[in-house]
Amino acid sequence: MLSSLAHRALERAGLGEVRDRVLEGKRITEEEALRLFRCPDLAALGALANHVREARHGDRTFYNRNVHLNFTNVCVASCKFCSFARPDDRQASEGYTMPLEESVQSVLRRKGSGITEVHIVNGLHPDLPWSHYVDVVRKLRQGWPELAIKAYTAVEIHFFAEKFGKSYEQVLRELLDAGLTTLPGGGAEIFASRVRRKICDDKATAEQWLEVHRVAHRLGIKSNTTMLYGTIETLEERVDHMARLRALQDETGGFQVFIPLAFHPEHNMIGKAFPKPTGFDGLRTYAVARLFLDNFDHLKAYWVMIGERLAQTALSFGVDDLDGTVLEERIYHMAGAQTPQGLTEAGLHRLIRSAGRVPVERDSLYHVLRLHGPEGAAGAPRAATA
Ligand code: V47
Repeated sequence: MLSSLAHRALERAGLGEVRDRVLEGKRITEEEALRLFRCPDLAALGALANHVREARHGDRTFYNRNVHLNFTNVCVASCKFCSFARPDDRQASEGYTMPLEESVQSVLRRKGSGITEVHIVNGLHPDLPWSHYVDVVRKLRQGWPELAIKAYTAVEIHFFAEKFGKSYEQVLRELLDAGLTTLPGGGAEIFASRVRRKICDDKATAEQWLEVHRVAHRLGIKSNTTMLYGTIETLEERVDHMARLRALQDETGGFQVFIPLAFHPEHNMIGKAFPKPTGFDGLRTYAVARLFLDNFDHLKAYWVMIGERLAQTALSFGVDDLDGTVLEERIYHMAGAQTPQGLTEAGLHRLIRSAGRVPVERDSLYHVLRLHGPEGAAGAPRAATA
């Protein structure tokens, strides 16, 4: 229920009509999303987003137990915001490429730990053969049949298609045959060509990124989406980004979750020009996303990037998912993230419960694995529900 106070605050902010459309379950326009972005009353905006979040998920807050694998940071692209990529494998430049067996074993050694997903993202390596990418997936699938493999961003899939002379469909089918489960949402950045030209002009275009996901959905592969905010983009360009995702979701229904990613300024080419986005900006971005993306089930706050405290607060601004335990993450830690390397499940539960929510362990496809009751309630998780 939206409180009468929030009702009035939205009216005062000139958002009475938008409020009513949201409460009637109707879709808001791009122009209205922009007005929401500009609403100075963050609490009122958050209350509206929270209303939508609770109507969908109640107090449930999803997380999973996952590990990251970034087996090379060598990359031929030169994204200005990236702190992870290196031009070559030389130690002096901190470039690395893990041998195939080492990559696979770094994940397989975690068998029995309760992890249900590996998230694989890499640089665009100039020399690794196609078999390497397929074999990583195949060996993980053979060594750990139940593990969900969320692998290779649309930017990587596009790179493989160009480099190895295959169509997106061929690349995806071969990965699927090897054992792929879903695609991660990375590489979307901001779709507007003005922004892409300036911050990431030598990798997949917006249209190519969207086409990879379109083909994946056609093949039955679910995928995630992201938006990198806090560099040179305008609010109009953020809304345009979300509008393109909403349109593709109308077409395919294959996206699972939207994940805004706050720019991290350390150790990259543009960090000096753009400080870290503020907490206010982060929270309003979650809230607008929850209200605008009416055809997305889930909205994720990636705690690794924005910190546990803001991620926890975001649970009242539309967010229903905190990603996971995230062991061995490199991309954000190389960009200056101060968050720990991995959270325990108990740590995630504490964050969720102390925000008045109920922790729900999910798998990669958002099936409920365990619904955890209130703290101290019998210790054992309640039976899972769909
Ligand atoms: O594509 C890179 C972004 C992405 C920086 O699918 C940066 O569940 C901010 O996509 N500051 C990779 N952002 C991470 C990613 C992701 C994360 C969590 C969950 C999922 C999912 C996907 O990180 C890149 C780029 O957009 N990025 N460098 C930086 N300095």
